[in-house]
Parts: sequence; C-alpha cells; structure tokens
Amino acid sequence: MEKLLQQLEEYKKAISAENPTNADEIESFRIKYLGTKGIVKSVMGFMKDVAVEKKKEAGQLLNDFKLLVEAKYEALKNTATTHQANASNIDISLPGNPINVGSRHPLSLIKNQIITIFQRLGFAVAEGPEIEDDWHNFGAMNLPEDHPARDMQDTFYIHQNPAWLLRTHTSSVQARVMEKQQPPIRVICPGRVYRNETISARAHCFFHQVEGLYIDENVSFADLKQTLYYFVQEMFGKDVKVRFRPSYFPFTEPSAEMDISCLICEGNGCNVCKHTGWVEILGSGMVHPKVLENFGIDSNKYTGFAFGMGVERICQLKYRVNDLRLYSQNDIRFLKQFTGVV
Ligand code: 2U9
Repeated sequence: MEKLLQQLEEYKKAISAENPTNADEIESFRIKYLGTKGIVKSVMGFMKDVAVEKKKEAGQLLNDFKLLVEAKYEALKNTATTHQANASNIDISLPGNPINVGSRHPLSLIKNQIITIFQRLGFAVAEGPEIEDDWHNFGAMNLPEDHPARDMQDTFYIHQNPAWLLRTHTSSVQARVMEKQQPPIRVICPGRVYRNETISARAHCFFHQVEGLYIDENVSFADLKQTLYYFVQEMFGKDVKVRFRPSYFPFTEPSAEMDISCLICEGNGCNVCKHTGWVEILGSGMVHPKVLENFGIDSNKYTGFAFGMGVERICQLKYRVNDLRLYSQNDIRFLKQFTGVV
C-alpha cells in the first residue's frame, strides 16, 4: 500500500509537469498514460499486492488517479483546439454551419393525403409492378389490340422482351388484386405510370396516379358520387362544388369526369379555369361488366365503381404548381417551399 501511494504521488508530479501542446505530443501523452500498455494500466497491477483489508481504499485511489489522468488529457485537447483556432484566426464562438433539413416531395405529400382520405373510408392500399404485360395493362381493362383508345396510352416497351411494357395506368394493380381476391374489393392503387409523350409544361413521359376500385353487391353511381364528393371536400375544403360530365373510358360504363369549382377565382372565371369557373380533377365510372367477367366476377351479382386521378394535377391545383417539369428538376428553390408541410 505504501509503495502504491508513493508511486502514485510520483506519477501525479510527473503529470502536472507534462504540458504537450500539439496534436502529436498530446497523442503521445495519451498512449503513455492511457494506452493499453500505459501507466494507468500498469498501476492497476499493484492491486494484487495490496492486503485484503486495504483493497477498497487502494481501488478508490487508483480510480481517482485514472480520472485525474483522463481529465488532464481532455484539458490538453481543449487547449490545443483553442490554440489551433487562435493560430488560424478562427472564431470558435461563431455559430456553426446549419445542416439543411430535407422535406418531403410535394407529390409524396399529396399522395399521402389522398391515401389517408380513402383509408378513412375503408380503402386498402395495393401496389404492383411498373413493368407489366399487355394483358394486365390493356387486355384485362377492355382495351384489346387495335382498340383506338390505345393510341392515347402509347408507352415504352422493353428491348429484351417486347411482351413487357411500362404500365400506362395503375389499373394493372387493381387487375392483379381482382385475380387474387373475390368481392368485396375496396382498394386504392398509388404509383408511377408512363406514357410516350414529349416533355413540356403540360405533359411528361411519366407521372403519378392514384386509382380506386370498389366492387360489392349493390354498389351504385350514387356511391361513386358521394365517395368522390367526400374526397374533394377533405382535400380542398368544404366550400368546393363538384360537377360530373359524361365521358368515355373502355373500362367503365357509364363514365364521367369530375370537375371542381375553380379554387383560384371561386367559380367566377380566370385563366386557370379558362373562364369556365370549373377545373377537371379526375375520371371515374361504373366498372364495365366485361372487366368484371375477365376476372370471373359475376356481373349480375356484383357491381363496382372505379376512378383515377393524376397526383401532379391535384398538386397543381392545391399548391398552384404551373409547370409539370418542376416536379422532377430537383430545384431546391421549388422543393424547400414544402418544408414543414405534412
Ligand atoms: C378496373 C376497372 C376500372 C380506373 C379509371 C379513370 C376513370 C380515369 C385518368 C384520370 C387522369 C387517368 O391520371 S389520368 O390521366 N383516369 O379517368 N380511371 S376510371 O378504372 C378502372 C380501373 C381498374 C379494374
């Protein structure tokens, strides 16, 4: 014990005389005292020679010694940093460079909002492949080869296998759901889709859709209207008005496009609504009996409605985005405007 006390006192004196200032010297200090073969480790070896009744006291002394060395090492490092900063004229009291916090892409924000609204109505979310075959994308949707409506949905084909294509709508996902599941079916399918289009402010070779499908007994056009009315009220506010216009899609009959009263001019007429007071937001209709039969669903027993909307379009109306290309240009001045939007 005596020997230990004496030894520790000598080391303490030596340590207080040590005053390394540069990084290499400070590292040598660390290795000498705190390294695996350093002095702290070696004095711990004294413990085995200490009498049993003195072990507690000795343990305390050794521990204090270790803390002293560690404190000295930390102090040396801090002093060296300050010296270094002073030498290079760095003002370490200045605030650091802020780390920019990212934000969700506006299309993700809108997609998530759409999903949340339909989930509240009991719709499940389904996803599927972006590379599809002709049947799931076209055939099953009542778009046989040479159907003129295919011209509106020209797409990209896979070189190695021309039977594969990039899906033109997420209807192929509903098709895959119907393959696996009998009614009742209530799903929404968000995802990226492709069209062979020249890129401009109003068209792009890819965009995002959310499509929905509800099949059960006694589903009527009234259900379609009320579901979509609920959706726009949740998305755009309770004051928004809706109207349905007859339309044509090969996969629905009857079909309708839905307009909402213009959010910019509140229906009075402006450039956005081309002075009509209305803007188109989605397409919809009762699922064509042939589509149901394609999946072995009895069209005398079951009916259903379906709808499809472009996420870019909803985002354009909600956040006044006037050029489609902004969504994929990765321009921070555009993207940062959505920081904090949830
Ligand atoms: C099944 C049966 C029917 C999905 C539908 C539309 C109407 C529609 C467009 C809106 C804007 C596409 O993004 S857009 O260009 N979509 O108008 N989509 S009905 O009908 C289906 C889907 C699946 C089995």
